[in-house]
Amino acid sequence: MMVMGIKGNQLPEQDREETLEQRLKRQGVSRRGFLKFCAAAASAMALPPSMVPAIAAALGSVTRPSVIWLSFQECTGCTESLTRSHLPTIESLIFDAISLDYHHTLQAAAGQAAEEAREMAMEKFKGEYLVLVDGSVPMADGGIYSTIAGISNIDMLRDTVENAAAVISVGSCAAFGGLPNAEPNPTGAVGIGDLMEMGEIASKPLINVPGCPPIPVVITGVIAHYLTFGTIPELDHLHRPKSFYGDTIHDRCYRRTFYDQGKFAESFDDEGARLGWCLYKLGCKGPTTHNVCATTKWNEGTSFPIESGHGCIGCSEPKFWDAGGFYEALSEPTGALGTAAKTAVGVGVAAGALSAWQNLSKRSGAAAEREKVTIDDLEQK
Ligand code: FSX
Repeated sequence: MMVMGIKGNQLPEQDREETLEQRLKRQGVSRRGFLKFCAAAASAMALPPSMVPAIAAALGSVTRPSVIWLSFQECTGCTESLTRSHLPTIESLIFDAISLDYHHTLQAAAGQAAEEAREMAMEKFKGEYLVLVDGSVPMADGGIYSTIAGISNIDMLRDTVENAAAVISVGSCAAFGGLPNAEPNPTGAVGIGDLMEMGEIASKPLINVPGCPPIPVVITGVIAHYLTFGTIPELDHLHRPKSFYGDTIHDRCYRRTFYDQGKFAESFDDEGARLGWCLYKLGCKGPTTHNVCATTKWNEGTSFPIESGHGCIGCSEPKFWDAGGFYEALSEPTGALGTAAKTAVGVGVAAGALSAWQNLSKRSGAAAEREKVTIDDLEQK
């Protein structure tokens, strides 16, 4: 685990007030280098290259906002994931674009100095700081099951969110309760949105970035969007950014043609599995799971679970731990199969086929708008 050089005290005033472009310039980064950063940010936000000049104009003038990151009931998988981001890298995000004033796992400060850093950021940047949360919050028995510096998670969250500008729930635990919330949920774990609805914490603009863990470039992409535009991206009914969670895994899966042809692996070691056929009958939850694993992939775009021969387990959807076995098919395709319409037997499949058709239409429109823009082109602007 890399340890970032986050101090227990605030950044020097000069660093706070410098814009991102000024800061990079002072560090000897050229305009070209800055545009590369912006191109990476555009890619991370799933925006076309034509947006890079607008992103450069916006990012060029922003000063570094204060970010307070709270970790509650979780496995630290979300932070492990974040540290593997390459678009933009976590280093460039932390050192150049944000001031990460509090993060248990990454900060150098400990104990009282760490808590003082959180309190100072809250006081100095009242109404402006961003709160990122990973992990769910235990509400049973007065919240005693998880404490930090002697403060229960719910008390720390309530205090920190009160004067925040917005909240980003990172991971399925913070977004929906996740693993701690699975039956029988002994700690009474809930997600951040639930607490806002219950009136337990202040209601703030909320972005959910689910996944167990979430894809690293989706985490940094959402932060980059907020930094660039100062607003939250367009969200779906579960508060997930549509740019990343608008399609299902099934919509974009490279094995989709086998699904449409009715070619399914029946076991993990049969001929179909060896030939890379669809994993639907082996329990793949791709048709009902919204995320960008099939296109963004993991480990710098290397692969994703289905490419390794394992079905999607649906980790970016609420209650996925309790939604039936990971190896149970959503429903069973029957009869002669040959077209997408024939395979649409059962709610999950029908939903998958319909949204795939809708997204194919959207994609052809998006492809028509796509244009090639190089860094050299951008430097001319
Ligand atoms: Fe949960 Fe994240 Fe899964 Fe783990 O912080 S979303 S258990 S990857 O660590 O919260």
